[in-house]
Amino acid sequence: MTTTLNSRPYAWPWDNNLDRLNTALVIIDMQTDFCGEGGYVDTMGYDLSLTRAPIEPISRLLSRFRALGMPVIHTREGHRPDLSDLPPNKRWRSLQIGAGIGDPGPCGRILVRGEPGWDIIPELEPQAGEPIIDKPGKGSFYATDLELILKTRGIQNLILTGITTDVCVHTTMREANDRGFECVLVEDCCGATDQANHDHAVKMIQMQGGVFGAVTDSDSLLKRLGAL
Ligand code: C5J
Repeated sequence: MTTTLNSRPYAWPWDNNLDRLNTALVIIDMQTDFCGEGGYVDTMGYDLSLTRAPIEPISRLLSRFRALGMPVIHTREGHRPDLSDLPPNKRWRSLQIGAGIGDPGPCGRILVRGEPGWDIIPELEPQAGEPIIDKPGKGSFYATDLELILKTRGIQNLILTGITTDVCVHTTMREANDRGFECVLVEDCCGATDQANHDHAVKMIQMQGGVFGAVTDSDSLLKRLGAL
């Protein structure tokens, strides 16, 4: 029986080995700072409708994963309150665009752990038993225990969702791909601060026969999860 998905440029996953326990839904950085009023992305002046667009489709996927008892992993980008894990050049660049990481804002200190803006939005609040990966960088593997958690649980396939498509989602997909994890990005469950960047990030994945993995959409995935 085939368990692959309707995806591009190949039917995912590569080895037809898709089951409930070896496949995790990864929800990247669905934090107020990236999609809420007064957060980091809003302070930079970007269009919040783009980073809010994936909330509803992710929520549908999340419900299905939970109903099936499939693994769900959340991530949060943020820094220690003393900013000891914030590279000075990252802070400097954020200051140039008027949204200094670590500075006070309407949602508390920008991208600082424990502040209201750093929280995952209520619509996608993690449940007990769903690991939350706190990361200081864009990639979810750098300076975190994500790889250890995936290996310990026997997870080989990653379904990537969240924001932003071209930054933290793409960086995570690249890191995962280099480590041998098989990835699919769910197009309508991701969003960027610029629509063209989202579209190009989705296109890039599909080059070279799926250079970092494959791309699907939430309807295709829900259909497949109904049959799992
Ligand atoms: C950014 C992210 N864009 N979560 N972070 O700084 O994509």
